[in-house]
Amino acid sequence: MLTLALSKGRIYEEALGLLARIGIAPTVDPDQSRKLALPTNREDLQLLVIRASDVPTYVEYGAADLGIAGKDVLVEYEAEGLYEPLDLGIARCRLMTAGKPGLAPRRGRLRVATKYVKTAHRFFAARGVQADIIKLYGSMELAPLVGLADCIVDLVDTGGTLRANGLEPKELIMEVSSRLIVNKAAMKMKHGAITAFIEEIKRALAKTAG
Ligand code: PRT
Ligand code: MG
Repeated sequence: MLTLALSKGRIYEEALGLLARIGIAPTVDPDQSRKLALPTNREDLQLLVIRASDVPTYVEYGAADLGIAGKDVLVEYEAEGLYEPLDLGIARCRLMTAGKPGLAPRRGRLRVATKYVKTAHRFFAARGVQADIIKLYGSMELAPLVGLADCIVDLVDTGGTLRANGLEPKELIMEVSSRLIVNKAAMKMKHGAITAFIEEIKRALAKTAG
């Protein structure tokens, strides 16, 4: 049995499209059911539908053999017990700094609101900017508007969310897409099944590219 962890939000639809192309489909619709472990039409594969930021944890501890997670989540999580064999090219976006338009005058340390605390810390430290990172769990766009922070570090896709809140994207931290991740022990114990799965996905991706 192989277990694949993925999140229900934006990754889910695109990941399902990819799985469909190799003939895999869940037999339960998570929107119609409260089930979090979904059987598929392949007897030897089940899906776990969990929070995006929990996917590396499930895979690192071997509760899932495989996972699909955004590069943003992987970089922030600093996973060590994981292989990352494939860039799936789905759920693309950019991790950016953003703030009010124009150059804000700065006195003292920069205050940055984000849920990507470690990544933000590394980014500003590398540029020699003294920054206080304020951890938020969501709605980062509000922070500069109400004076909680000078800027934010968040994912940007169309930029619509920033615009709607009177903010603009500033600096690119990294391009983000979702990756296939694999538990290291599972890669040894279930080598045949896992490499076969990876090869199938690779072939499906190559077809789209070509
Ligand atoms: O649920 P949980 O808090 O664990 O995480 P989540 O709500 O971020 O999960 P989910 O499922 O929504 O996102 C999972 C992954 O999708 C992220 O880790 C990224 O790798 C990827 N992804 C791709 C995005 C976006 N695009 C994206 N645009 N995740 C979030 N956004 C948000 C962004 O944070 C901002 O609020 O969309 C808004 C910006 O979109 P635009 O189009 O207005 O710029
Ligand atoms: Mg969510």
